[in-house]
Amino acid sequence: MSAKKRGRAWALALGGSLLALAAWAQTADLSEGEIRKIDPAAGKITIAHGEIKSIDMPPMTMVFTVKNPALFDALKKGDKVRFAVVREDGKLVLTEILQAR
Ligand SMILES: [Cu+2]
Repeated sequence: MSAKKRGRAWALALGGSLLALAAWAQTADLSEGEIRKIDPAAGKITIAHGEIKSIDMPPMTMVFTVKNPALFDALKKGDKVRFAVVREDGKLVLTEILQAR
């Protein structure tokens, strides 16, 4: 097996774990923003955010999906936050959010 083919087989075998690793890396990379709107019933939060390096997104105001309702508990409109986002099934899902001081 050539080095190139071996490398490809290795990448295929490790694909799953590399994806998991990428998700972890994104979670560890927090972006900054300010909460504009919270809708726990719909599982949505609107954030005016700075650059999000993990998904290569420039600053803007947009809606994120939140799967874990507990994340809403300590948050309110106007809060400055640091948060992590991952792409999942074409949606941007907020996985972690903390109040910034
Ligand atoms: Cu955005």
